[in-house]
Amino acid sequence: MRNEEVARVFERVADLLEIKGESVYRVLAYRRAAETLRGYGRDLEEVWKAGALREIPGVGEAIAAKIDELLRSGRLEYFEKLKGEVPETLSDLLQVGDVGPKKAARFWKEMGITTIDQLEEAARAGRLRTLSGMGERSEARILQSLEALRRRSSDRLPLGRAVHEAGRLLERLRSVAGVERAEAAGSLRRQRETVGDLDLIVAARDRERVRQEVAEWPDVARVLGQGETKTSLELRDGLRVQLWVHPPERFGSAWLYATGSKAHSVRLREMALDRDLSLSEHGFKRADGKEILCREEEEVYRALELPWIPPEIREDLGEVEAARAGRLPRLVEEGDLRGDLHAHSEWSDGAVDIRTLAEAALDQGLAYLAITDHSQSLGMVQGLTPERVHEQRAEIDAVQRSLGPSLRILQGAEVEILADGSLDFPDSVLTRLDLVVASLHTSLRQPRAQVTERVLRAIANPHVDMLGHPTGRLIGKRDPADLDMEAVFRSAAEHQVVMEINANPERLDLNDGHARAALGFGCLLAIGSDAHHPDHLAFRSFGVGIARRAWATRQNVLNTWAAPEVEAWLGRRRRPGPRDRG
Ligand code: DGT
Ligand code: CA
Ligand code: ZN
Repeated sequence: MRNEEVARVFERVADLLEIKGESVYRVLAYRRAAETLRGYGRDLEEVWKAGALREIPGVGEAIAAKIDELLRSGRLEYFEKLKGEVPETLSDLLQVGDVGPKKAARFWKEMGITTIDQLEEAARAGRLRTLSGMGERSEARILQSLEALRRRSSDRLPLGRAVHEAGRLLERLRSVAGVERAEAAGSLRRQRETVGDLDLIVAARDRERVRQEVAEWPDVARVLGQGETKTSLELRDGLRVQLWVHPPERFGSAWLYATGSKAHSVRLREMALDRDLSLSEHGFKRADGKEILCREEEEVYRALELPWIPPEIREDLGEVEAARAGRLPRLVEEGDLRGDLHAHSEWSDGAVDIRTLAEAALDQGLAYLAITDHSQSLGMVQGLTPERVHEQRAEIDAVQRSLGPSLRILQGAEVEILADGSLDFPDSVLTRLDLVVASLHTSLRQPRAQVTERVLRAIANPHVDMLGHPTGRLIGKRDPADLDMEAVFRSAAEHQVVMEINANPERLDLNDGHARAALGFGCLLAIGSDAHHPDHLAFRSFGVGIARRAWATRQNVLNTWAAPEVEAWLGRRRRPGPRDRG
């Protein structure tokens, strides 16, 4: 059993407990465990074998015992018992926006509804509105949410999970006899926010031998298809993998082909034809039939008189033209990031204290970290009152003193943009913060004009430095707010408010297209991990992927700057007196 499978069991347990009406603390313990396992970088089975489950941050005795039972026996007695009390399929109902645990319980107990299909049928028949407290409007909202759910569940895998799974598989492929090289390709390598299937490519002389060995891996459920160079596999957890195998001397052209995008490859093939060459995954072929083999991608591009183009921008969105003209940007890299401007401590809904988070940031080589806990109106995540903000400053100062100058700790806050566009803290609190991140978490479904106006008002607030996860979407779970993004970017550029690329793989917000548009309007970006746990600081790599897809350079991203520059930039905005932001 792997991290994801165990996480799923815990998530289901949490759902069923919640529907049953158990205490929130219990529910949260399972939810947090699921989240921890998903974000945890190491293989659970290995940690288990080493007897080190308790060393996983956030895993206490009770959860450790349940992980142990699951890994030992493949089942969890507690879960089995729970399923006897609450139908398991009710947990699917919670995927429908507008259906929380209380409603799910009532649909079940009062109407006998236990599946999504039954819910839809009841809503369409106008029966939901007959429940006390429900009405035609709530019924219509549920129908809308059901439609959104169907649109979303096209089964694409979030990048975070894809990267994790691919990492595991590639490591194993590299240990297969005869494999000289194994790499990610496809949308995964291009860092798209979701991937349809995992494309993995291997350099090996004996194609059959690799195929046979992989087909026998215990987590391969079945071989779906076999082409000349490509094998399609389905793993036991439902994941689809395309495995490409090519001899090493053809690896360059093959990797380029398997990486795509299709549109990019088509452009390159056209350029090859202009030179009387035909380009395929096997290499170039000249008119006289002679082959030109490419071991590296650079050789393919060079033959077309192009520089190597980074995979993240291979979408035929101007990269071929830019490469031809020698105007490819030098895209921002993970190593360029020097700090993180979005992180939560246990002062609000983070898992650890400020010191632990700061030490983790230092460990990861960061030079600065902004603690941006939630503001007061977000009760469910223990948002801070002004008094608590004041107390937190003392703790930040103390941690700063004891850590010394190697890590600069800023006191920020993720301040709620209230339904009318005002901020959740008075000016007297905002002026004392080093960094104000304004975010939407509630009333995301306001009509376009209203929600846009609300965000524009926040951007125009002189205390706001950054807009956090601007659209509020959760990939596959919650649609973005219906914002006029052009208006938002125009205003953000004018008021010099930074647009965040929230790097949490569930958010990736701004997305690639938005981030590129924002740059077009002259906005500055920042890549924030939105860490709620030290392990989440590593999320920034996903944000870098999005920034690269948006053609962002180092200079475009605030947190590639050195700490004094960032502080100077933020400080300038804190200056009292007439607003001066030019
Ligand atoms: P996905 O899996 O939907 O997230 O998207 P991709 O980009 O990974 O596409 P996929 O998995 O269908 O194919 C993997 C790569 O294989 C794709 O990026 C380019 C290459 N490829 C697939 N079909 C064709 C094709 O008909 N022509 C060309 N030139 N390349 C193809
Ligand atoms: Ca793919
Ligand atoms: Zn947030």
